[in-house]
Amino acid sequence: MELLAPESWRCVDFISDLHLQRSEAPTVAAFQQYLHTTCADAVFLLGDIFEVWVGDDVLQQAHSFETECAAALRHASDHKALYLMHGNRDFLVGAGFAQASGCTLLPDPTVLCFGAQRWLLSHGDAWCLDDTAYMQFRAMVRSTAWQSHFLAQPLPERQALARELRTRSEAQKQSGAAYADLDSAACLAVMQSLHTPTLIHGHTHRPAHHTVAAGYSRWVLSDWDLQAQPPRGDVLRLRLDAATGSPQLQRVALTDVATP
Ligand SMILES: [Mn+2]
Repeated sequence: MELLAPESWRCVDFISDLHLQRSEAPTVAAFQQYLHTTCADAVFLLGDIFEVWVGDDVLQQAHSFETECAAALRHASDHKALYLMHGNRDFLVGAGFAQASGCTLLPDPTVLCFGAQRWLLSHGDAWCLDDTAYMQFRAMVRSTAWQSHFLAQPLPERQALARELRTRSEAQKQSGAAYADLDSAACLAVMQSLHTPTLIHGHTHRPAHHTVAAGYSRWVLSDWDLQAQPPRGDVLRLRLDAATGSPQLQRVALTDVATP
């Protein structure tokens, strides 16, 4: 999938791994504030925006948390373009949410053409090849058969299953199991075949700028947790330099997102 940025765009934001849930009020508030204040022409939400998503029918529940989030996005979509990619937590976000939120769903990966350059966008989990157990789980839950079966369950049962999966993943985290990183060779192969020297992704919660090979690099997005000490959350911003017109990437603190 290739997305050609309109000529009018000057500034594009990338965020991921907000893991929004009602119990994390400071992070939810920071997200709403961010949508309200960012000067970006477009915002790319690169996965795991929600801690969990068990089906778009949660939007039919009155006063649901998900409905509030969709409304905040819908409001922002009046002024800027919003794009959403699935993460490993919210891969069941569907056309219903896209419509309610004013977001355009993007396949993973997507090539963004902006500022006369090509940028590869991904959540990142599909390249964590060392985590073979996760890769097997991913292949299962991304299959049409598994998804139709899961979505056919009553909502409370889906929510219970999601809680169980989450408890298991927390237990794994507590046990100190090492988290896989993206496989460099696999990233490089895709970057070369798509002619994209820069990969932007989330998922690992380890913000950095890595050289993959000569002329190829990847930027890793930060997760958001406004209750952590120190609080985490920033934006990776791609903007056209006012003087040269060339695109530049930089991390921007949430307090500075209103400044172009
Ligand atoms: Mn993830």
